Amino acid sequence: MAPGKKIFGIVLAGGEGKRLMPLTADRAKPAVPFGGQYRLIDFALSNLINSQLRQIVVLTQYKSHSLDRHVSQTWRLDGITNSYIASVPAQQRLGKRWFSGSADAILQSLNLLRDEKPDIVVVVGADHVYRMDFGQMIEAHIASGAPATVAAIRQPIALADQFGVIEVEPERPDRIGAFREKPRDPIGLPDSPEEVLASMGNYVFDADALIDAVVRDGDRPDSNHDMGGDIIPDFVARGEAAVYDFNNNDVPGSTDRDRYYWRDVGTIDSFFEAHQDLISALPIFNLYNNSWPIFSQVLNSPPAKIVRDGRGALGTTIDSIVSLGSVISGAHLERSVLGPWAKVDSGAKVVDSVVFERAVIEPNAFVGRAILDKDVVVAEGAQIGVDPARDKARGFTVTDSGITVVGKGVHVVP
Ligand code: ADQ
Repeated sequence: MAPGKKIFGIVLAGGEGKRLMPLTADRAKPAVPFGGQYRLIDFALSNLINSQLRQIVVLTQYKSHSLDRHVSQTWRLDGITNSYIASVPAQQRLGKRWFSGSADAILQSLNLLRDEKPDIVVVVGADHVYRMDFGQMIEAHIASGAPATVAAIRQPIALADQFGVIEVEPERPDRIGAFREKPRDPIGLPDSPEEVLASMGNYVFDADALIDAVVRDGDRPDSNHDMGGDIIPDFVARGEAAVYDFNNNDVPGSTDRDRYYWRDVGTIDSFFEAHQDLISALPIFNLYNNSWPIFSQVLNSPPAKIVRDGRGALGTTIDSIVSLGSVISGAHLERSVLGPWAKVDSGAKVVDSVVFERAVIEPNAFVGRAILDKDVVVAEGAQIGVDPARDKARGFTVTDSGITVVGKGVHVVP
């Protein structure tokens, strides 16, 4: 990858993730558990590490304790070389203010770039599920000659207001002609009116150009200091932004089903659906591709156990993921993802659900179409996710599509 060039990685991990409440009530969005034993940030960091980046900083701010702990415990690059993944909290280096946006996070962290003096900086978000070889994007960036490159993927036009939308130059399809952040009046692609070309929130910059851009942006009183809203449009206005088509990215070991898989799991519905993508019989996203591993915490815990209960009732599990330390005893789990150390007891049923670490489903309880945060207890005989109106009345979050979310540590009673 880019011989002779020094590459530095920045992971933007300071966002609040309001649309994932209550899962983000107590933790930053990149620290939200995903797929049992992972955290959302593991996907971005695995991609960077598999792409051979070895100097990576994670810029944190909002409720960063569990994120910092995860990064420092799980993502240690040992050795005598100058390799690291460092979690860097907001430090008010430029006066008494926190990061006002993702570009301000980089501006306030310029000391890191000035210390390392990289040639190229890869800037990525921390809240998507995907595999991507940034080496291939860096090669395309260098070949294009542009100082900034934005990774892009086609998305349904109905989602345009969640993304930066790219229009390419008709004459030069590798250059961005226009970029609008979260437009309410999107225009479909000429060859596919129901789709737009969306920014994935992943960028490659020449280091000098990035530094100049965030410094210039810092002086603009009208700016929100946001990468997608301010920095990228600034490069585009100067005709200096290239686009990198994610469909040109070929990750080793990927299958036809998951080669172009990319999910923004910013809402409860998309978070829930991405879990279903993991557990379908032919998974749409394959966690078992060892050529491009998704790394996660090493759990010091016993294996998962699925057994009969004391009275001989079977413990059964179909189309599900069960994390280490979990016990399913005389209970049934179906189309669900169980986090570490979870417990499902005699006669209980968990169907179409996502259950986080250490949750307990007591005997004869029923959980359906629900997300249970860490340490939730569903008491004996209680039901959750069966009657959305009742769940709402009980104070739980229920999405329009009928998924009930139970916040950390809550006891659900019958
Ligand atoms: P959003 O995800 O809506 O859109 P944003 O909320 O800025 O943009 O989050 C981007 C990343 O930056 C996230 O990983 C977030 O945690 C982090 N972040 C946000 N505020 C931060 C701050 N103050 N300090 C540090 N980190 C912060 C972005 C782009 C769109 C693109 C979508 C793709 O702006 O153009 O289409 O990502 O999902």
